[in-house]
Amino acid sequence: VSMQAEIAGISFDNLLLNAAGIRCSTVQDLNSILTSEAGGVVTKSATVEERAGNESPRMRALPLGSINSMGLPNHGFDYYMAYVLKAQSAGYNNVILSVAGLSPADDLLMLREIQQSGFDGLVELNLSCPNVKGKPQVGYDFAAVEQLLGEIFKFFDKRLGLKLPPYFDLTQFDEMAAIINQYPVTYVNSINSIGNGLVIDPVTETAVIKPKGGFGGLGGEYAKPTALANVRGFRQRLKPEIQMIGTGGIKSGMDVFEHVLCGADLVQIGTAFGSEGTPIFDRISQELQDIMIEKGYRRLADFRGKLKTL
Ligand code: RRO
Repeated sequence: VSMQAEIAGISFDNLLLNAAGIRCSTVQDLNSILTSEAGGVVTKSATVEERAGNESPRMRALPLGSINSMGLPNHGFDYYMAYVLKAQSAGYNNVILSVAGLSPADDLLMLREIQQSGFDGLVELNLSCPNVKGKPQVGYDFAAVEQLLGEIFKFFDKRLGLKLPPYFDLTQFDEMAAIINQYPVTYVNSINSIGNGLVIDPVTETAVIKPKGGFGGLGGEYAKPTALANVRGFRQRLKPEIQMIGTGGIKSGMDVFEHVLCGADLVQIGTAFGSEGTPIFDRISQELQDIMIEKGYRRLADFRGKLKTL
């Protein structure tokens, strides 16, 4: 069977990538993923300037997932730009550059630099970081997203994906899809973590992470049904040429299978990659191949988007 995948003419040996933010902040992290059985790699979302992020403890693994309030710690735009250019020169076209400005002006500044650079790969604009103090998730401000996309596509003609927060009402799917459909967006990636959950240790009667009084983004099993609904909901509403990346709650080949049934072209693994490391890509890839063989599917297109409903 083949797990070959493609986004806008860029081919991936398989559909499994890390999710932005997880074990992908340094050159060493990024190279570990690139040389693993992953189909590609996504960088930690970059801000214009390097950031230390929020105070620790700022992430906690949980029986059903994780909570984090990292606060966008990263080495800054120039560091990741240099990395992706170097990887491109070495022949890798499967490296995705994630950017997350602290303001629309910062997003535009980084995208202008990318536009003027020789980078020819996928760019993922993160509109959904839940953890920067005083900065709401842009993806929940529909007017701001529309205005930003309008500004971006006045000059940007490379391949741009959007990392969205989870939506919970079908009117939100309708409204966001209608905005995105007006622009030459390459892909939508759903979902980022479910923002501002609160996990408590009842023994100590204390929140388990420190920033923001314990509020943080939820990932892992907590997120999977919401992620599947968002992938499915956007696939049903976006124009066909806009592709989908599914992120949320993937820790087995069956989870990947379900994301693809909802319409995912590629998938990204966050929480489970954080706890397991790079061996997860080989494990999940084997599991998915076994499922495909068992079901008689030879390629992802045989079942992509083909979820049945009652
Ligand atoms: O760094 C973070 O706190 C973070 C980011 Br930028 C994001 O997009 N999603 C998340 O769960 N954490």
